[in-house]
Amino acid sequence: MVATRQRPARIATDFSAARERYRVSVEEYRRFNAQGFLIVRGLLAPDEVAELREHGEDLVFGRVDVPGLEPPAPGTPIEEIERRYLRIHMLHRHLEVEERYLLHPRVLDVLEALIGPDVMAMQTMYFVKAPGGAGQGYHQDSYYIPTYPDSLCGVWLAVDPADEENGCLWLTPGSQHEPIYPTADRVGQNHANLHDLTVVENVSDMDTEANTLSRIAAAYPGKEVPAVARPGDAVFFGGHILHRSHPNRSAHRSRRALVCHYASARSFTMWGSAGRREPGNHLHILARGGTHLPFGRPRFETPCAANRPPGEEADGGEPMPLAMMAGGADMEDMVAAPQDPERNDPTMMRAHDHDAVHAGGG
Ligand SMILES: O=C(O)CCC(=O)C(=O)O
Repeated sequence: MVATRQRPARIATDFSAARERYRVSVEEYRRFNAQGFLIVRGLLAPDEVAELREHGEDLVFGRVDVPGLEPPAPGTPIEEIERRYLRIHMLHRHLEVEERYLLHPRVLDVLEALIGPDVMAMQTMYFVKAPGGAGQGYHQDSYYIPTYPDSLCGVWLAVDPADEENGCLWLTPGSQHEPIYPTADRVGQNHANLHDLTVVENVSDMDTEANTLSRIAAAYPGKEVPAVARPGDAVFFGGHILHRSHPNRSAHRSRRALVCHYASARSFTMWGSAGRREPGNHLHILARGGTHLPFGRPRFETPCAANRPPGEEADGGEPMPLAMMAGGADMEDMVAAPQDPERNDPTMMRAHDHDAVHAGGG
């Protein structure tokens, strides 16, 4: 089943070739590599933030038909409505508004400089995180989304002001140089050839005793920093950096954010193939540049490298589009995480997600 009712796209974003590009400075590039993350202030314009905020309200209040997201029962108190979901995954496959922000040209400008020139757009997660909403304990994103070579980069787009009280992101500079620590079931997933790699337990668990990645984090005393953000700010963070967030302890302030994940389009991935250990690049959108690997196209035709006219490929090669993103998908890949520390886990992609994407043709 496909989402049926969508707010008409309010194109606040300039996708034209004539737009002014965001140009990353050498200092920003250095900072990203030296500290493992980079905050770009005001990357999104105020009307874009307003559109994302309105989109969040549409989701929470059931104004958009998304199978799996139930509208609240009439008479449900607002506080209860806002607390039903912590975050919702992969809506870019079902709603144009999320596709447009996943492929936002200014976000891609920065990624092109940091991990490019070839960029693959892989994941969206819309965080609602209302007062009382859960945090997520120490983790490394490349543990959840492996790419070969590992080039993963997250982008955390602030919709509301985010600070220590309402559960902003916390990052540990220096830890971007750590390898990815496996749990017992994932030994060899990221590093098959580091003979003394510690095996960890309960990654993402808020309990620092249970989550043994906290012992790796303990090697960086006093280094962890809060990514305090204003609406429109973007936090770029690599796939190895240790990071976490705390619960939203504020009385009335939601901490909404759109979090997207990208990698080099020339990295191979099986992520998205529902744990079947099959190639998955065709499930993800070629956002910038070119690639020798298969790639997906955006379902709503948002301008990006995947739908450049033939002959304009950056690398001069022929594209190998194998899938239209989720055309006719049945929403099984879209997961609304309830208010507990559900993890950013590829196993949340359901078994027939892969088939659904293929069914879209292309
Ligand atoms: O925003 C949060 O609360 C956690 C986000 C996060 O850790 C991630 O996307 O990897």
